[in-house]
Amino acid sequence: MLLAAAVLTAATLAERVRAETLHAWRGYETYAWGHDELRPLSKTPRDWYDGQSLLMTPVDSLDTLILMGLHDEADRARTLIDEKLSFDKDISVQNFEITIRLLGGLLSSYELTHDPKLLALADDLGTRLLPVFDSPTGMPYRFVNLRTGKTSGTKSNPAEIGTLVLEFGTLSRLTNKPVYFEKAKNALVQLYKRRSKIGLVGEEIDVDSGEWTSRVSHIGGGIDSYYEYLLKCAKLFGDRDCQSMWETGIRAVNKYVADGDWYGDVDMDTGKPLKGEFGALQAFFPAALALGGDLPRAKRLEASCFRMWQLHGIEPEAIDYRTMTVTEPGYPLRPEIIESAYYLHHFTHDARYVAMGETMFNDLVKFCRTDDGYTTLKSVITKEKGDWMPSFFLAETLKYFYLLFSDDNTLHFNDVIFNTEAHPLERRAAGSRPAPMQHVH
Ligand code: DMJ
Repeated sequence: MLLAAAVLTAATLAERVRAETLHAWRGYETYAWGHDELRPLSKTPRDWYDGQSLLMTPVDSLDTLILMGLHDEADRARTLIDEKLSFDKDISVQNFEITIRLLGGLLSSYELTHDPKLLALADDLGTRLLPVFDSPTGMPYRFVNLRTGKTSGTKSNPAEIGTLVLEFGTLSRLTNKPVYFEKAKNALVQLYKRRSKIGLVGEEIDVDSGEWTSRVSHIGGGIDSYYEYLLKCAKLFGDRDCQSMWETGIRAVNKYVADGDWYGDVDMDTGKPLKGEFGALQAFFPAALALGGDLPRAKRLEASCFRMWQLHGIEPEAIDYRTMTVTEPGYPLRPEIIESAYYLHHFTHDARYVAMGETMFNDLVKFCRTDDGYTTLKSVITKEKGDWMPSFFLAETLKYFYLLFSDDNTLHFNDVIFNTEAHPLERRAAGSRPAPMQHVH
């Protein structure tokens, strides 16, 4: 049951979030400093690629530390990045994750600090990622070797293809190198052109042939942020192609993928319902609906998301909404439902979203806090803990809680667009030339 008002004041809640952020960050500093992520139960570091750290947690967390006014911690993180981060590594990395976490994190932190080393790192990283676009279709390969530029991974998906334009476009604006934006936007357009007759995209596509290899459509993992970036590309760059692609996409999604108060799985060609599955990743969608101006749908869907959270007192990875039973029981500290509460509170000023946030924050502390940080749950039913604090916990989950409780006092919502990893990128209407229309039909 959703309470009408929070027990604590929003300011007190924001202070609690800040204290818990410090707790999580100190765990990283103590047991994983210089590595990608913390394993908080075993108190050991975790690196993504063969023990060669890309400083995932410091880069992903830096703007959160700055926004919360954790100055000493932010300075230590920035010094570490300036002095130690190098992309000259013989490792094959996943373009999507590196773009949203590292490129996005470096760019937003550069805009907040004006530290030129952060922009130089972003420019170097962008250059090393560019070979991904050298496919016959222009849609990116999934992996690239940062040193050699060798690419791999032809079977990709809309999220990995379409979630690059905010970061690459901002990099173009800041470096005056149009190539970044042009390649990333072309990838988005190429994907959009392969939509079905009813306007939907599938779950997997071959970037060499341009053929769909899965024709299941939904708004969850593998597709989710493709829609998010169509809308945000329009908002951040004033891009009319993106606006038109978003309008076509959202119309089709609301017509065929929406299922009562939920969104399920359908056939991309016929719209025929396939499955009633919804999960933590889909919970970004109320925020997108709200940003796109559809508050009634956004409110209804966030209420559904919160029902999912309340089934077991914390959010499962996925449920069958027809039977309201859990299909995937883990909770990897995901942010999306909190992000949506923040957007809805921003647009409605309805105190119920702060109350919703208070409930979720208390649940998070109760079940996921450890002596040295925060950890995932293997099961929201048994509450058995995992041993991993993903970098997006500091980048997104804690940031969105903090922003929800402090709203526009910390950051002027209308002046930024958040990338899909919660890195705020400046909206510079005057400085960013709207790109010419490409006739995307
Ligand atoms: C984050 O890395 C991003 O939000 C991405 O778009 C989806 N998955 C995680 C958080 O759940």
